[in-house]
Amino acid sequence: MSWRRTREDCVVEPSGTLSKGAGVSKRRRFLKILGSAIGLSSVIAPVWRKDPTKLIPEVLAAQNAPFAIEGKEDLTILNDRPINAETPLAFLDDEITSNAHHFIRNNGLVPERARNQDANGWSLTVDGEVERPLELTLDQLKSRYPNRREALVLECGGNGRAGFYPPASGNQWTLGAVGCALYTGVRLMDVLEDAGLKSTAVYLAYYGEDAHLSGDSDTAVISRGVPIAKALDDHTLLAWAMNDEPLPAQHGFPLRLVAPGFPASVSGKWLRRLWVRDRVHDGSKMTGYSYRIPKYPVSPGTEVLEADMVIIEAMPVKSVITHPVTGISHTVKTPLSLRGHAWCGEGPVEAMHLSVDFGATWVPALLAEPRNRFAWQRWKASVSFPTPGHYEVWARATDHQFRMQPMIAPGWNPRGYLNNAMHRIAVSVT
Ligand SMILES: Nc1nc2c(c(=O)[nH]1)N[C@H]1C(S)=C(S)[C@@H](COP(=O)(O)O)O[C@H]1N2
Ligand SMILES: [Mo]
Repeated sequence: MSWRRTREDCVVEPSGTLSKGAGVSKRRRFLKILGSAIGLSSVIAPVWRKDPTKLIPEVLAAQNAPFAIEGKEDLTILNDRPINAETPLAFLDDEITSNAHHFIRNNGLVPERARNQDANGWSLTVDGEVERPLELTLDQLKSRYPNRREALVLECGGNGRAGFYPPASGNQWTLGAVGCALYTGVRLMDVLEDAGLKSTAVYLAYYGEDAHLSGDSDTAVISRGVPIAKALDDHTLLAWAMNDEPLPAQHGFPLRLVAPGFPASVSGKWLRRLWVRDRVHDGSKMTGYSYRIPKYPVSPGTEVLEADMVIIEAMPVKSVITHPVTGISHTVKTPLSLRGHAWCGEGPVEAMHLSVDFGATWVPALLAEPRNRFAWQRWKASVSFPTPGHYEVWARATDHQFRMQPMIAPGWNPRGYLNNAMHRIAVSVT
């Protein structure tokens, strides 16, 4: 791995308009509200969970059969129907996220074919604005086009949602709806070239075979896609393997789209059809407030007109501290080694900095060169603390256009997307 030092001229001091006191107390207030809401709901109103046969109170359901996702025991479960689970940061410490530790975000039910890991009878249709519609088996896909293997970041558009106030509905992801796994597949570009894109091609839409929670499979539970330019990026893959294993059931067996850099919701799982469209796709979760943000900044809690919402494309620059975990104790005036990852949806990360004095001063970290434009970059640094006391370490990445992570949740939006606020950990120095 080759390392480079963050250039000194990248050190930009915060403007000082936000005092640390304001930020911290706002967060505490939010946590308190959240805490009391959770407390209240479990005491007064039972939370009902839909069981295929009957309704059972959540509390009883939990007592009878503790919910676990096979092979994913280290994840934090946010929802069991559909399955949504995030990765505690300590399990994101490896350079490549293992299948066991990759977050899961499902909108519907995992298809039976995926649970059985059986691709017999499966094929992928490519149609729409193409000269020669295709119908491909997995073997044909593997043998007809050059195979590629790349480390690629997938981050849910709602990662960080828990940091918005007023809260946005949806899974309350903290920081762990992100991972960087090795995907093997073919370039979507090569398949589209084979099919022959017509000049009318505007958007690439996906259809997967996951059914609604109700079992209804007439309409797609989610059908999103990417602009043709992104579909033709040489890192946009149709992948059948994740970390050298067939795609796990939860992650899209037998084939998924991986369009890194965009919100992971465009990386369709359990694919059956790719539809090349002559207009922006209007499938499920492409319209209204889904994966869209206001065109202009709005004050928190605003009801924004649908007409003023735009589709999210590239994800903003972000980083996490994966070692150590928050809350550790450390000896005064001795070096503390830290490490983590930094990534950006539209190109390499330029710089990485840390602060141990609530953002007053910043020190550069070592940042590894990216393996490719869409893999995350390892960073490492060592800091020490001048006196005993309560410290925080703040981590801040800067992208290739010198845009930095904000100190607090940026641009409130109705569904709580794109929170790339700096990650901070607490260190008790003795
Ligand atoms: N068919 C299908 N594809 C899907 C989804 C889904 O529910 N169904 N969820 C999307 C969302 S919102 C995200 S964040 C990613 C999550 O991928 P993962 O579960 O492999 O981490 O898959 C995307 N692809
Ligand atoms: Mo997502």
